Amino acid sequence: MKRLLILSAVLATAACSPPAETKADLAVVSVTGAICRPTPAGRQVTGCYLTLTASRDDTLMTAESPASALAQVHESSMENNMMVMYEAKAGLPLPAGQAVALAPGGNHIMLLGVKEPLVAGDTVKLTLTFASARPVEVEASVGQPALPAAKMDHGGH
Ligand SMILES: [Cu+2]
Repeated sequence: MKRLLILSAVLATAACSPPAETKADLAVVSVTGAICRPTPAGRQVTGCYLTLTASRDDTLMTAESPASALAQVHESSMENNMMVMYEAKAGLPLPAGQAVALAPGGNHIMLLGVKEPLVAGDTVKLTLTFASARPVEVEASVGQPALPAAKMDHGGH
């Protein structure tokens, strides 16, 4: 009986000890589903797509990759019925806790001056930098990204 009491006292102490260093305060961005389109022979430009979720309000600032001379964060928009894209010089906003998809037809990471042709099944290293969070390095797969149409809302009508 006495032994049992001691054991429960130990358990109670463990439960009350302060939690190990919490990381909730750190700005962290998680990256999922990174994929770069393959480059056909002779083409040295391609787009990469991924989904970013920031723990706090943050901004995707820059991208770089050893696979290309240059990588840029691009925004896309329709102008005069034409899809145009340009570098997001001020970065892309990442609201806290919200999954922000860089997807075909929208924002993306552009690789310029791709050194070796990217073939489906390869991987491409990308390093992303943020206004607050530490840089994140991801291995993007090479392949055709899923079209955003798959995410269309079919409910309600
Ligand atoms: Cu682009």
